Amino acid sequence: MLAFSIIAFMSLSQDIKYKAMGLGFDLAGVTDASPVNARQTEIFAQWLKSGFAGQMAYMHRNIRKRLDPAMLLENAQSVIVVGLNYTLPGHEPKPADTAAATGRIAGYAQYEDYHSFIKEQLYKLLDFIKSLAGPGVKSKICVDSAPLAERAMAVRAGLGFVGKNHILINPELGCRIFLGEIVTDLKLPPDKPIAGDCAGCRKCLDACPTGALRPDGQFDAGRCINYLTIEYKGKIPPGQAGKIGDRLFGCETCLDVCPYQQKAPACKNKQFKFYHNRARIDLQEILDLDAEAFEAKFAESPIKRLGLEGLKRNARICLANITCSA
Ligand code: B12
Repeated sequence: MLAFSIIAFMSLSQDIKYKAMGLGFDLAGVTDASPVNARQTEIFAQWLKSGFAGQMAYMHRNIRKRLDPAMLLENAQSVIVVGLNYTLPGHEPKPADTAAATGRIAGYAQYEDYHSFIKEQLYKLLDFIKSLAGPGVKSKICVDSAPLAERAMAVRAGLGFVGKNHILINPELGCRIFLGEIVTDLKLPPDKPIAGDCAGCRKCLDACPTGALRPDGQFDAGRCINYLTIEYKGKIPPGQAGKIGDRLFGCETCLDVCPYQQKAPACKNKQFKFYHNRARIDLQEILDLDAEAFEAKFAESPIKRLGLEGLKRNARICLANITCSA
Protein backbone atom coordinates (compact mmCIF):
# COMPACT_ATOMS: atom_id res chain seq x y z
CA MET A 1 0.00 0.00 0.00
CA LEU A 2 2.83 2.37 0.96
CA ALA A 3 4.71 1.53 -2.27
CA PHE A 4 1.54 2.20 -4.23
CA SER A 5 1.11 5.65 -2.60
CA ILE A 6 4.71 6.61 -3.36
CA ILE A 7 4.31 5.53 -6.99
CA ALA A 8 1.02 7.49 -7.27
CA PHE A 9 2.71 10.56 -5.71
CA MET A 10 5.66 10.35 -8.15
CA SER A 11 3.44 9.74 -11.13
CA LEU A 12 1.11 12.66 -10.32
CA SER A 13 4.13 14.96 -10.38
CA GLN A 14 5.31 13.46 -13.70
CA ASP A 15 1.82 13.81 -15.19
CA ILE A 16 1.65 17.48 -14.14
CA LYS A 17 5.05 18.27 -15.67
CA TYR A 18 4.17 16.35 -18.84
CA LYS A 19 0.91 18.27 -19.12
CA ALA A 20 2.77 21.58 -18.61
CA MET A 21 4.96 20.73 -21.61
CA GLY A 22 1.83 19.81 -23.58
CA LEU A 23 0.43 23.26 -22.77
CA GLY A 24 3.47 24.83 -24.45
CA PHE A 25 5.81 25.47 -21.54
CA ASP A 26 9.48 24.60 -22.05
CA LEU A 27 10.37 23.87 -18.44
CA ALA A 28 8.49 22.55 -15.43
CA GLY A 29 9.67 21.57 -11.98
CA VAL A 30 8.48 21.27 -8.40
CA THR A 31 9.85 22.61 -5.13
CA ASP A 32 8.45 22.42 -1.62
CA ALA A 33 6.70 25.44 -0.14
CA SER A 34 9.44 26.24 2.37
CA PRO A 35 10.82 29.79 2.73
CA VAL A 36 13.83 30.94 0.69
CA ASN A 37 17.15 30.24 2.41
CA ALA A 38 18.99 32.62 4.73
CA ARG A 39 21.44 33.79 2.05
CA GLN A 40 18.66 34.76 -0.34
CA THR A 41 16.72 36.46 2.45
CA GLU A 42 19.86 38.46 3.18
CA ILE A 43 20.34 39.36 -0.53
CA PHE A 44 16.76 40.61 -0.63
CA ALA A 45 16.96 42.58 2.65
CA GLN A 46 20.24 44.19 1.57
CA TRP A 47 18.75 45.07 -1.82
CA LEU A 48 15.86 46.95 -0.19
CA LYS A 49 18.09 48.60 2.40
CA SER A 50 20.45 49.90 -0.27
CA GLY A 51 17.56 51.63 -2.03
CA PHE A 52 18.03 49.46 -5.14
CA ALA A 53 14.26 49.07 -5.55
CA GLY A 54 14.00 52.75 -6.58
CA GLN A 55 10.37 53.91 -6.83
CA MET A 56 9.01 50.32 -6.75
CA ALA A 57 7.32 50.78 -3.37
CA TYR A 58 5.47 47.47 -3.79
CA MET A 59 8.79 45.66 -3.29
CA HIS A 60 8.81 46.93 0.32
CA ARG A 61 5.37 45.45 0.97
CA ASN A 62 4.50 41.80 1.72
CA ILE A 63 8.15 40.92 2.32
CA ARG A 64 7.39 37.87 4.46
CA LYS A 65 4.96 36.58 1.84
CA ARG A 66 7.51 37.13 -0.92
CA LEU A 67 10.08 35.01 0.83
CA ASP A 68 7.73 32.32 2.16
CA PRO A 69 5.20 30.75 -0.24
CA ALA A 70 3.34 29.18 2.70
CA MET A 71 2.17 32.69 3.56
CA LEU A 72 0.58 33.06 0.14
CA LEU A 73 -1.70 30.05 0.57
CA GLU A 74 -2.91 28.32 3.71
CA ASN A 75 -1.36 24.87 4.12
CA ALA A 76 0.79 25.33 0.98
CA GLN A 77 2.93 22.24 0.38
CA SER A 78 4.45 22.63 -3.07
CA VAL A 79 5.28 25.17 -5.76
CA ILE A 80 5.02 24.05 -9.38
CA VAL A 81 7.27 26.32 -11.46
CA VAL A 82 7.01 26.61 -15.24
CA GLY A 83 9.23 28.39 -17.75
CA LEU A 84 8.34 29.76 -21.19
CA ASN A 85 11.21 30.34 -23.62
CA TYR A 86 10.81 33.67 -25.41
CA THR A 87 13.99 33.72 -27.49
CA LEU A 88 13.07 35.67 -30.61
CA PRO A 89 12.42 33.84 -33.90
CA GLY A 90 15.78 33.90 -35.75
CA HIS A 91 15.94 37.43 -37.04
CA GLU A 92 17.95 40.45 -36.11
CA PRO A 93 16.14 43.74 -35.45
CA LYS A 94 15.93 45.23 -38.96
CA PRO A 95 17.40 48.67 -39.51
CA ALA A 96 14.64 51.08 -40.49
CA ASP A 97 13.83 51.00 -44.27
CA THR A 98 13.21 54.72 -44.23
CA ALA A 99 15.19 57.63 -42.88
CA ALA A 100 12.75 57.80 -39.94
CA ALA A 101 14.25 57.80 -36.46
CA THR A 102 13.21 54.63 -34.67
CA GLY A 103 13.32 53.38 -31.09
CA ARG A 104 14.23 49.85 -29.96
CA ILE A 105 11.73 47.56 -28.24
CA ALA A 106 12.97 44.90 -25.80
CA GLY A 107 12.42 41.34 -27.04
CA TYR A 108 9.81 40.47 -24.45
CA ALA A 109 7.59 43.34 -25.58
CA GLN A 110 7.62 42.10 -29.16
CA TYR A 111 5.29 39.36 -27.91
CA GLU A 112 1.79 39.67 -26.51
CA ASP A 113 1.65 40.36 -22.76
CA TYR A 114 3.12 37.28 -21.08
CA HIS A 115 1.24 37.79 -17.81
CA SER A 116 -2.17 37.02 -19.28
CA PHE A 117 -0.83 34.33 -21.62
CA ILE A 118 0.96 32.35 -18.90
CA LYS A 119 -1.91 32.76 -16.42
CA GLU A 120 -4.35 31.33 -18.94
CA GLN A 121 -2.15 28.27 -19.51
CA LEU A 122 -1.65 27.82 -15.75
CA TYR A 123 -5.44 27.80 -15.21
CA LYS A 124 -5.61 24.95 -17.75
CA LEU A 125 -2.86 23.15 -15.87
CA LEU A 126 -4.77 23.64 -12.65
CA ASP A 127 -7.95 22.16 -14.18
CA PHE A 128 -5.87 19.14 -15.18
CA ILE A 129 -4.44 18.82 -11.64
CA LYS A 130 -7.95 18.95 -10.18
CA SER A 131 -9.13 16.30 -12.63
CA LEU A 132 -6.45 13.97 -11.22
CA ALA A 133 -6.21 14.98 -7.56
CA GLY A 134 -9.77 16.12 -6.88
CA PRO A 135 -11.64 19.42 -7.08
CA GLY A 136 -10.74 20.34 -3.49
CA VAL A 137 -7.08 21.12 -4.31
CA LYS A 138 -6.28 24.68 -3.16
CA SER A 139 -3.94 26.74 -5.30
CA LYS A 140 -2.66 30.20 -6.12
CA ILE A 141 -1.40 31.13 -9.56
CA CYS A 142 1.49 33.62 -9.70
CA VAL A 143 3.04 35.37 -12.71
CA ASP A 144 5.30 38.30 -11.91
CA SER A 145 2.93 40.52 -9.96
CA ALA A 146 2.32 38.22 -6.95
CA PRO A 147 4.69 38.70 -4.01
CA LEU A 148 6.73 35.54 -4.57
CA ALA A 149 10.50 35.23 -5.07
CA GLU A 150 10.03 33.58 -8.44
CA ARG A 151 13.67 33.17 -9.38
CA ALA A 152 14.51 31.60 -6.03
CA MET A 153 11.62 29.12 -6.50
CA ALA A 154 12.73 28.34 -10.05
CA VAL A 155 16.30 27.61 -8.89
CA ARG A 156 15.02 25.20 -6.25
CA ALA A 157 12.68 23.51 -8.74
CA GLY A 158 15.64 22.79 -11.04
CA LEU A 159 14.81 25.19 -13.90
CA GLY A 160 18.21 26.86 -13.95
CA PHE A 161 20.69 28.96 -12.02
CA VAL A 162 20.84 32.72 -11.30
CA GLY A 163 23.55 34.32 -13.42
CA LYS A 164 25.64 37.45 -12.91
CA ASN A 165 22.98 39.29 -14.94
CA HIS A 166 20.55 38.31 -12.12
CA ILE A 167 18.54 36.28 -14.61
CA LEU A 168 17.52 32.66 -14.20
CA ILE A 169 19.55 30.92 -16.91
CA ASN A 170 18.84 27.46 -18.22
CA PRO A 171 21.99 25.94 -19.74
CA GLU A 172 20.06 24.71 -22.82
CA LEU A 173 17.45 27.45 -23.24
CA GLY A 174 19.46 30.51 -22.25
CA CYS A 175 18.15 33.61 -20.43
CA ARG A 176 14.92 34.51 -22.17
CA ILE A 177 12.60 32.52 -19.96
CA PHE A 178 9.42 33.81 -18.34
CA LEU A 179 8.42 32.20 -15.07
CA GLY A 180 5.04 31.25 -13.63
CA GLU A 181 4.01 29.25 -10.57
CA ILE A 182 1.17 27.32 -8.98
CA VAL A 183 1.46 27.35 -5.20
CA THR A 184 -0.63 24.41 -4.03
CA ASP A 185 -1.64 22.41 -0.95
CA LEU A 186 -0.90 19.25 -2.89
CA LYS A 187 2.20 17.45 -1.62
CA LEU A 188 4.46 16.60 -4.54
CA PRO A 189 8.04 15.23 -4.60
CA PRO A 190 10.47 18.15 -5.03
CA ASP A 191 12.95 18.24 -7.93
CA LYS A 192 16.64 18.97 -7.42
CA PRO A 193 18.44 22.18 -8.45
CA ILE A 194 20.59 21.78 -11.56
CA ALA A 195 24.27 22.60 -11.89
CA GLY A 196 25.46 25.68 -13.77
CA ASP A 197 27.28 28.95 -13.30
CA CYS A 198 28.83 31.89 -15.15
CA ALA A 199 32.38 30.84 -14.23
CA GLY A 200 34.78 33.72 -15.07
CA CYS A 201 32.47 35.37 -17.61
CA ARG A 202 31.53 39.00 -16.96
CA LYS A 203 30.19 40.04 -20.36
CA CYS A 204 26.88 41.27 -18.90
CA LEU A 205 28.60 43.47 -16.31
CA ASP A 206 30.80 45.02 -18.99
CA ALA A 207 27.90 45.54 -21.42
CA CYS A 208 25.29 47.03 -19.05
CA PRO A 209 24.88 50.60 -20.37
CA THR A 210 24.18 52.15 -16.97
CA GLY A 211 26.10 50.14 -14.37
CA ALA A 212 22.92 48.63 -12.93
CA LEU A 213 24.83 45.34 -12.65
CA ARG A 214 27.22 46.41 -9.94
CA PRO A 215 30.74 44.99 -9.50
CA ASP A 216 29.78 43.86 -5.96
CA GLY A 217 27.16 41.51 -7.45
CA GLN A 218 24.17 43.63 -6.38
CA PHE A 219 21.58 44.86 -8.86
CA ASP A 220 20.72 48.56 -8.74
CA ALA A 221 17.26 48.49 -10.33
CA GLY A 222 17.13 52.30 -10.11
CA ARG A 223 19.75 52.45 -12.89
CA CYS A 224 18.33 49.64 -15.06
CA ILE A 225 16.89 50.85 -18.37
CA ASN A 226 13.94 48.48 -17.91
CA TYR A 227 13.10 50.31 -14.72
CA LEU A 228 13.72 53.78 -16.15
CA THR A 229 11.68 53.28 -19.33
CA ILE A 230 8.89 51.09 -17.88
CA GLU A 231 8.52 51.51 -14.12
CA TYR A 232 9.84 55.01 -13.43
CA LYS A 233 7.19 57.71 -13.13
CA GLY A 234 7.93 61.31 -14.05
CA LYS A 235 10.82 63.02 -15.80
CA ILE A 236 13.90 60.84 -16.14
CA PRO A 237 16.98 62.74 -14.84
CA PRO A 238 19.11 63.96 -17.79
CA GLY A 239 22.22 62.01 -16.73
CA GLN A 240 20.28 58.78 -16.90
CA ALA A 241 18.18 59.74 -19.94
CA GLY A 242 21.38 60.17 -21.98
CA LYS A 243 22.33 56.53 -21.33
CA ILE A 244 19.02 55.21 -22.63
CA GLY A 245 20.15 55.78 -26.25
CA ASP A 246 17.46 54.66 -28.68
CA ARG A 247 15.78 52.23 -26.26
CA LEU A 248 12.11 53.15 -26.44
CA PHE A 249 10.85 50.37 -24.19
CA GLY A 250 13.03 48.14 -22.01
CA CYS A 251 16.56 46.79 -22.42
CA GLU A 252 17.89 43.29 -22.76
CA THR A 253 21.60 43.97 -23.23
CA CYS A 254 22.55 41.78 -20.25
CA LEU A 255 20.56 38.92 -21.78
CA ASP A 256 21.75 39.46 -25.36
CA VAL A 257 25.46 39.24 -24.53
CA CYS A 258 25.16 36.15 -22.33
CA PRO A 259 27.06 33.18 -23.86
CA TYR A 260 24.19 30.87 -22.87
CA GLN A 261 21.83 32.99 -24.98
CA GLN A 262 23.96 32.62 -28.14
CA LYS A 263 22.89 29.03 -28.70
CA ALA A 264 19.36 29.33 -27.32
CA PRO A 265 16.60 27.88 -29.50
CA ALA A 266 13.77 30.18 -30.64
CA CYS A 267 10.43 30.21 -28.84
CA LYS A 268 8.49 27.20 -30.11
CA ASN A 269 5.11 28.13 -28.67
CA LYS A 270 3.05 29.14 -31.70
CA GLN A 271 0.12 30.30 -29.55
CA PHE A 272 2.26 32.97 -27.87
CA LYS A 273 1.72 35.82 -30.29
CA PHE A 274 4.84 37.49 -31.71
CA TYR A 275 4.70 40.82 -33.58
CA HIS A 276 7.23 40.52 -36.40
CA ASN A 277 7.38 44.24 -37.10
CA ARG A 278 7.96 45.44 -33.56
CA ALA A 279 11.74 45.36 -33.05
CA ARG A 280 11.81 49.09 -33.80
CA ILE A 281 9.07 51.69 -33.88
CA ASP A 282 9.03 55.03 -35.67
CA LEU A 283 9.40 57.65 -32.93
CA GLN A 284 7.40 60.32 -34.71
CA GLU A 285 4.56 57.82 -35.09
CA ILE A 286 4.53 57.43 -31.28
CA LEU A 287 4.48 61.20 -30.76
CA ASP A 288 1.52 61.47 -33.16
CA LEU A 289 -0.58 58.76 -31.44
CA ASP A 290 -3.77 59.71 -29.62
CA ALA A 291 -5.28 57.65 -26.79
CA GLU A 292 -7.53 55.66 -29.08
CA ALA A 293 -4.79 54.79 -31.57
CA PHE A 294 -2.44 53.84 -28.69
CA GLU A 295 -5.07 51.52 -27.23
CA ALA A 296 -5.70 49.89 -30.62
CA LYS A 297 -2.01 49.44 -31.44
CA PHE A 298 -0.89 48.07 -28.08
CA ALA A 299 -4.07 46.42 -26.75
CA GLU A 300 -2.44 43.03 -26.14
CA SER A 301 1.12 44.24 -25.63
CA PRO A 302 3.10 44.80 -22.39
CA ILE A 303 3.64 48.34 -23.72
CA LYS A 304 0.00 49.13 -22.89
CA ARG A 305 0.81 49.13 -19.16
CA LEU A 306 3.27 52.01 -19.59
CA GLY A 307 0.55 54.25 -21.01
CA LEU A 308 0.70 56.73 -23.87
CA GLU A 309 2.29 59.58 -21.91
CA GLY A 310 5.10 57.32 -20.64
CA LEU A 311 5.78 56.06 -24.14
CA LYS A 312 5.86 59.61 -25.52
CA ARG A 313 8.29 60.61 -22.74
CA ASN A 314 10.60 57.78 -23.85
CA ALA A 315 10.20 58.68 -27.53
CA ARG A 316 11.31 62.26 -26.82
CA ILE A 317 14.38 61.00 -24.95
CA CYS A 318 15.29 58.65 -27.83
CA LEU A 319 14.90 61.44 -30.38
CA ALA A 320 17.09 63.78 -28.33
CA ASN A 321 19.74 61.05 -27.93
CA ILE A 322 19.68 60.19 -31.65
CA THR A 323 20.00 63.87 -32.57
CA CYS A 324 22.93 64.33 -30.15
CA SER A 325 24.82 61.32 -31.51
CA ALA A 326 24.22 62.23 -35.20
C1 B12 B 1 11.08 43.95 -9.57
C2 B12 B 1 11.37 43.18 -10.84
C3 B12 B 1 12.13 43.81 -11.82
C4 B12 B 1 12.87 45.10 -11.56
C5 B12 B 1 14.14 44.77 -10.73
C6 B12 B 1 14.94 43.59 -11.31
C7 B12 B 1 15.76 42.81 -10.30
N1 B12 B 1 16.84 42.20 -10.79
O1 B12 B 1 15.43 42.70 -9.14
C8 B12 B 1 13.15 45.61 -13.01
C9 B12 B 1 12.02 46.51 -13.45
C10 B12 B 1 14.46 46.34 -13.22
C11 B12 B 1 13.07 44.29 -13.77
C12 B12 B 1 13.69 44.07 -14.98
C13 B12 B 1 13.64 42.87 -15.67
N2 B12 B 1 12.85 41.84 -15.41
CO1 B12 B 1 11.82 41.65 -13.76
N3 B12 B 1 10.92 41.24 -12.15
C14 B12 B 1 10.84 41.88 -11.03
C15 B12 B 1 10.05 41.04 -10.00
C16 B12 B 1 8.62 41.60 -9.90
C17 B12 B 1 10.69 40.97 -8.61
C18 B12 B 1 12.20 40.67 -8.63
C19 B12 B 1 12.82 40.77 -7.26
O2 B12 B 1 12.33 40.20 -6.32
N4 B12 B 1 13.91 41.54 -7.16
C20 B12 B 1 14.64 41.66 -5.91
C21 B12 B 1 15.96 40.90 -6.05
C22 B12 B 1 16.80 41.02 -4.81
O3 B12 B 1 15.56 39.58 -6.24
P1 B12 B 1 16.22 38.58 -7.29
O4 B12 B 1 17.23 39.28 -8.15
O5 B12 B 1 15.15 37.80 -7.99
O6 B12 B 1 17.03 37.67 -6.29
C23 B12 B 1 16.45 36.59 -5.58
C24 B12 B 1 16.96 35.24 -6.08
O7 B12 B 1 17.25 35.26 -7.47
C25 B12 B 1 18.15 34.97 -5.23
N5 B12 B 1 19.41 35.42 -5.78
C26 B12 B 1 19.76 36.66 -6.06
N6 B12 B 1 20.97 36.72 -6.50
C27 B12 B 1 21.45 35.48 -6.50
C28 B12 B 1 22.69 35.01 -6.90
C29 B12 B 1 22.94 33.66 -6.80
C30 B12 B 1 24.28 33.17 -7.24
C31 B12 B 1 21.94 32.78 -6.29
C32 B12 B 1 22.18 31.33 -6.18
C33 B12 B 1 20.69 33.29 -5.91
C34 B12 B 1 20.46 34.64 -6.03
O8 B12 B 1 17.94 35.67 -4.02
C35 B12 B 1 17.03 36.73 -4.18
C36 B12 B 1 15.99 36.74 -3.09
O9 B12 B 1 15.06 35.71 -3.25
C37 B12 B 1 10.08 39.61 -10.67
C38 B12 B 1 8.84 38.76 -10.46
C39 B12 B 1 8.81 38.12 -9.09
N7 B12 B 1 7.66 38.17 -8.44
O10 B12 B 1 9.80 37.57 -8.65
C40 B12 B 1 10.30 39.93 -12.17
C41 B12 B 1 11.21 39.01 -12.97
C42 B12 B 1 12.44 38.77 -12.12
N8 B12 B 1 11.60 39.83 -14.12
C43 B12 B 1 11.77 39.17 -15.20
C44 B12 B 1 12.24 39.71 -16.43
C45 B12 B 1 12.07 38.84 -17.67
C46 B12 B 1 12.84 40.97 -16.46
C47 B12 B 1 13.59 41.60 -17.62
C48 B12 B 1 14.42 40.66 -18.49
C49 B12 B 1 12.61 42.41 -18.45
C50 B12 B 1 12.77 42.35 -19.92
N9 B12 B 1 13.28 43.36 -20.56
O11 B12 B 1 12.43 41.34 -20.51
C51 B12 B 1 14.49 42.61 -16.88
C52 B12 B 1 15.82 41.96 -16.43
C53 B12 B 1 16.64 42.82 -15.55
C54 B12 B 1 17.62 42.00 -14.72
N10 B12 B 1 18.84 41.87 -15.21
O12 B12 B 1 17.28 41.51 -13.64
C55 B12 B 1 11.50 37.69 -14.98
C56 B12 B 1 12.85 36.97 -14.88
C57 B12 B 1 12.88 35.63 -15.54
C58 B12 B 1 14.23 35.04 -15.43
N11 B12 B 1 14.55 34.17 -16.40
O13 B12 B 1 14.99 35.31 -14.52
C59 B12 B 1 10.66 37.71 -13.64
C60 B12 B 1 10.85 36.49 -12.76
C61 B12 B 1 9.17 37.84 -14.07
C62 B12 B 1 8.59 36.54 -14.63
N12 B12 B 1 7.55 36.03 -14.04
O14 B12 B 1 9.06 35.98 -15.59
N13 B12 B 1 12.36 43.35 -13.08
